[in-house]
Amino acid sequence: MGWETIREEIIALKEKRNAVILAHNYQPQEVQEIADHLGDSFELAHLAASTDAETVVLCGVRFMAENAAILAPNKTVLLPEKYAGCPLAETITADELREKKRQHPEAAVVCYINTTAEVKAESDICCTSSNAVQIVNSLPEEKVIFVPDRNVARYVAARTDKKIIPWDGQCITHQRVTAEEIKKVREVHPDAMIAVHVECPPQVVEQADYVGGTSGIAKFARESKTSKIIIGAEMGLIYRLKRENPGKQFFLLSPGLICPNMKATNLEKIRQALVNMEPRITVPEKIRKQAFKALEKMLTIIP
Ligand code: CIZ
Repeated sequence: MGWETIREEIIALKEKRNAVILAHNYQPQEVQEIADHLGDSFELAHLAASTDAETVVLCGVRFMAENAAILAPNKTVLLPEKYAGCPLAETITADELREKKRQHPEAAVVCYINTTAEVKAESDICCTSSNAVQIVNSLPEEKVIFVPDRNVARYVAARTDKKIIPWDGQCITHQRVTAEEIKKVREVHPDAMIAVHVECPPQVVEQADYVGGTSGIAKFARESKTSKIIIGAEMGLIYRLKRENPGKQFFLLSPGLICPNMKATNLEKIRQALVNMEPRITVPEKIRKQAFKALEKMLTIIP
């Protein structure tokens, strides 16, 4: 089946299933183009909770579809590629978090959005790349267990008076960027600004002009007077940035910035998901209710 036919079928199926297609900023171009909305996990969670559509096609990785299922239990949530996982989310289990909580009973638990529903259910509040510092600073506790990304934990620790107890997880994609790469890029493009994801290693973050999540980077790109911006985040973001800023140039900081899980979704899988109404993501009700509290608290603090 040709691309155009697949696209037309998806549009017809969307109507038939009363579906909305939500795509993460890291998705491939063809997926971004067919999506009704693009965003980071925070924005996608908001959209899943507020849409009138009965079916949410979540083009991203499993924890993002779980977020939609947690926030919108009456909707059918489809993850077109059922094996699209997140290695960062998989660095911690609910049992491991329970053990950490036993070691630090006085600490609040903040989980980064890249976590399983089970880990969210064990957490007091969730945060994303766009609001981690604000969320931590909003808590009354002086100690905070921050899971699972150690680089985000370190970034937050430098911007709060609270004691941060990190977990040793990392995003294998953003962890690949090196201090040498950013140094070299500065030499070759002295006129460019460098914007990097907060999950990058500290030696990279320290040398960047802007540090944030994908939506923050998109805002920075829109508002920056500079016409050349080097991006230290998963390569899918570049497509959105180029589309939104036709007069500016964007380059990828490192060739390693590609997440295979984010690239596992394509148009044909979206079509099949809407035909079969599978793979469907659900979360057991007991876990869903607990995880809902952590997500809802974040959405209440940062509406
Ligand atoms: O918050 C998200 O969606 C993640 C995991 C990355 C980003 O900055 O968009």
